[in-house]
Amino acid sequence: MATKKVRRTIYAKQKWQGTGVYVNPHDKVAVRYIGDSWTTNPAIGYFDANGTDVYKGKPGYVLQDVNEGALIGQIEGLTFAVGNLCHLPTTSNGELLLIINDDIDQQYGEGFDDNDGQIVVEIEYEFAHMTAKQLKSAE
Ligand SMILES: [Ca+2]
Repeated sequence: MATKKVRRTIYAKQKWQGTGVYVNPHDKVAVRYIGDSWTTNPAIGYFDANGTDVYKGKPGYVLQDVNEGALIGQIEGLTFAVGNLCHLPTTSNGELLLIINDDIDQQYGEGFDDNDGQIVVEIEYEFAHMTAKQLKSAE
């Protein structure tokens, strides 16, 4: 089966963002950083989807112990680090959601309010079996 690619812009100020890509077990899905930059705090600079290794996610961040500012994904409640390139876990089914790794509940400061910028990612997918939702998102 041919692979398909879509591009999505993910914004630093927005919390979980839908991609329109619905994943089922055994699908092959990769997310790849394409360009642009974002930050969790303009005072510490702008990053690509790997974020900054100077600061790690603390308790209350989207994902603890992963670089602040890194791209994070979630499918059906399973949260995982994406960074600049990630082949997704293939055990879940649901829509792929994406977000920047930051203080999501404002436990330490301004949370998402001081975030800025956006990144562009390419999602490449090969479905094991197409569902109606996947057919729609592949159009
Ligand atoms: Ca922030």
